[in-house]
Amino acid sequence: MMERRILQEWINAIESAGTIDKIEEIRVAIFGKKGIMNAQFARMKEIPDSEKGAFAKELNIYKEQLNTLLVERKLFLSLAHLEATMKGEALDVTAFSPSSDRGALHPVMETMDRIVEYFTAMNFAVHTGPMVEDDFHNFEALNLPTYHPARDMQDTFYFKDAKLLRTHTSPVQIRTMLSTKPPIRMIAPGSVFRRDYDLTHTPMFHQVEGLVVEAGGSVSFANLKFILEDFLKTMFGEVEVRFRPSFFPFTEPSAEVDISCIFCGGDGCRVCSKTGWLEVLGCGIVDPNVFKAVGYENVSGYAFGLGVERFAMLIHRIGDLRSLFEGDVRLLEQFR
Ligand code: 2NM
Repeated sequence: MMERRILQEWINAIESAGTIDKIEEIRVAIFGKKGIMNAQFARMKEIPDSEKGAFAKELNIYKEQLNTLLVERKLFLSLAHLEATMKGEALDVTAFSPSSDRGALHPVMETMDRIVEYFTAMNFAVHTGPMVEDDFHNFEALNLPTYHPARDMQDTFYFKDAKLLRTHTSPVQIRTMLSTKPPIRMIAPGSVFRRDYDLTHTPMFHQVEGLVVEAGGSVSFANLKFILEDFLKTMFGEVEVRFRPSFFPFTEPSAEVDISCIFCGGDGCRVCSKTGWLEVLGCGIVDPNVFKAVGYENVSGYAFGLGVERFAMLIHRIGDLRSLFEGDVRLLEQFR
């Protein structure tokens, strides 16, 4: 018979095994081809037939016992190992960090916020609308009929189902006029999209447009000039502001607005192409056809629009438009 003493020695060996490798070593020594179990079973031949049954039965009990102990010890050691690994890899999220890395508003968004802040202080409401628009709100209602040549001015992204990406935020003004009665005093900040990509154009950029509408004929070009002059002096400091006659399908008369060059003070430099002026805005008196399209009668209004990237570049003296879109942290961390 296998001696109880030997059994107890193997039990002790298993229970004091400190590693999974050691357990494996013991398992081979007990249950392997040349292990003690096979050696014990081999002794069956020498045992008298009358005792074979009892011998085999006892051996099987030992076998079962040792196997159970091995499995249990192995499980215990794996769990202990896992726990130790997790403890070792745990991060103390409350630990003090000397790093000063933190997020900041992108200069385009910061500029947009400043523009919005000026106009909300001037009692303009802020409206937003969908970026995926339809022909009516983006073109037709803005006095840009289907074959109007001015549609070529904006290269449009079209979807299969005749929807499009808005080329300006003006459809927000159209939606506001369609859903509310005058008076209206609003701005529409947001992303717009044009099929245009070169040194000075990106296919997505940001606009803020404004609209004021009142009953009767009380809104004048003088009102428009006052608010834009005040706005531009708030944004750029002591600059000259000039209005140049221009054309937009949705306004008549229309004007483009320049400020004296903030780089050379108006003397003429590379940035202003030696003109002394920088173009920053478009504006005008809302064309009667726009009011007709939204069902307004006997009203007057002014509107304006600007590109936020251009403002951000002038305010922060950023020379290359693309740097606003690359997401390079070395640019961004200058605006913390
Ligand atoms: C500009 C320039 C001039 C404009 C017109 C309208 C609307 F909807 F009232 F007709 N919204 N925005 C407008 C006018 C926009 O951007 C350069």
